[in-house]
Amino acid sequence: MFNLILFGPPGSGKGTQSEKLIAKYNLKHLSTGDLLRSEISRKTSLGLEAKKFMDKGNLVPDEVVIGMINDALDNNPEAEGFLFDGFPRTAIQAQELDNLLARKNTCIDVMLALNVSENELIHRLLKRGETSGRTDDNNEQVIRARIAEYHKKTATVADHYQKAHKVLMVKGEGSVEEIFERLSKEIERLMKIENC
Ligand code: B4P
Repeated sequence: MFNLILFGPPGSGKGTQSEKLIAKYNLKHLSTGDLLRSEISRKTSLGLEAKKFMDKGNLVPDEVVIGMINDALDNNPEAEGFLFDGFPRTAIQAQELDNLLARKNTCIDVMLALNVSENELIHRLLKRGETSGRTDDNNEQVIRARIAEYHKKTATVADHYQKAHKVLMVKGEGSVEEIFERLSKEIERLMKIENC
């Protein structure tokens, strides 16, 4: 198995690059943002609860997203590997992900962290907000709250994997193709090594 976390602040291109990487490397894409938006569009009780947090730019409670990931891992026993996009976002989520993977006798091979300036993040998200219909993208105050939440609760997740020497920083500015090339180069190098 090859398990990778694509990490970075909101708008750093995790979703964009994930789509390309799962197609190239035959990984199962697990995006907590997509899973939550699917719950919201189906108006489930989980979705209605999550929406209250997301509309303010806050993180959804840990137990909700951990439960979703646990189900997704159980529902994909044949996967050759997972690409985690937008998860883990807190130290508790990171610890729980390690536990879930250990139970399957596997681990995170690498965290690829996209590095993007704050001005570029805001510019990208406001631009997406013009067309996406996402209520968390069309208000600069909410975007700034998401970035603040990232610095307060999520940036520390990189420290967790840094201790295991599993973090690689990748420049997240430039064209989508250029960034994809950078990520692919690292993945191909790491796929040849036993990391777990
Ligand atoms: P997410 O859905 O994870 O989304 P994101 O952080 O906003 O965006 P991402 O980094 O994927 O950026 P993208 O590629 O789309 O989270 C949304 C919310 O869900 C969170 O705020 C939180 O409330 C909740 N949530 C999710 N996971 C959670 C968890 N684990 N715990 C608790 N709460 C959770 O790119 C953004 C834009 O940039 C796009 O328009 C794209 O076209 C553009 N772009 C991408 N690459 C570009 C490039 N190279 N140049 C120019 N533009 C580019």
